[in-house]
Amino acid sequence: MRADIIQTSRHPVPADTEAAWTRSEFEVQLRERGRSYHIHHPFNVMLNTGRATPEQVRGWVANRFYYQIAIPIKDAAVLSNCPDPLVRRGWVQRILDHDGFELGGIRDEGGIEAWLRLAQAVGLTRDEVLDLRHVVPAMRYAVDAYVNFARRAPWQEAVCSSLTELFAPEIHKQRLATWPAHYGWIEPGGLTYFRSRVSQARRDVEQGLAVTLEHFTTRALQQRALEVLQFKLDILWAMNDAMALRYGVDTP
Ligand code: AHQ
Repeated sequence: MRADIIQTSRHPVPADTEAAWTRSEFEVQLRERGRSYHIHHPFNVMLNTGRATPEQVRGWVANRFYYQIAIPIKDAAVLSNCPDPLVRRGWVQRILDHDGFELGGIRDEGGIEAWLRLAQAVGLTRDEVLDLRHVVPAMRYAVDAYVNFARRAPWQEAVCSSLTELFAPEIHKQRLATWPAHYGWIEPGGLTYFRSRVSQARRDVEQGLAVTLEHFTTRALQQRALEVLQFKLDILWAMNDAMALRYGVDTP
């Protein structure tokens, strides 16, 4: 069953034939899907082993901007579908992380602004990133599939789809560890975004995993959760496919 096909009453969740996994077994199943995380995609391997040209780095930064600006829209869709104020109180932080905020004298420019700083650090202008002129169709379609899924899916499934961030701290730390040495031409201040995501992803996962373990409690529902996670993993993978097709990729 494909996760992007939202189950309606016509397709009820299949009858439970097997016992549910325990919470820890279910978490192991979720984490095992890390095998298909985009850290293993040839385009990302090329990026993080220093074999990307400036054009490939710039293309990736300009295209990924479309994903970054979609995240707060996606998270607002989750909020709009979620009736639980306690969950919303935790989830709203994700919008502030990206859009920034000014609350009680504390000001944070937000992740989208930090991504624009990354863009300038790799030699792009703000305008050519903001007007999305470099974003290729397949990148748009993959990102739009994620936002539309979050709008239409039960809010708990949209929460589950964000659990690709189980594997995100590693990819951000990998960039921080490898880009300065490989890409001396990138102004180091541009990497601030990746630094902020290491802790933000960890905090996101705490809430996302708690909701997922709490809600998907039968074997059939747990299987559905794995399909939803795989759907999002495939979106990230397809985004890298789009980059490889547009900018080329050299496999080792
Ligand atoms: O920068 C990223 C980000 O803000 C988010 C939010 C989260 C979600 O809600 O799906 N996922 C995510 C991710 C970000 N960066 C990706 C990367 O490789 O830089 C990883 C991606 C994710 O793992 O889903």
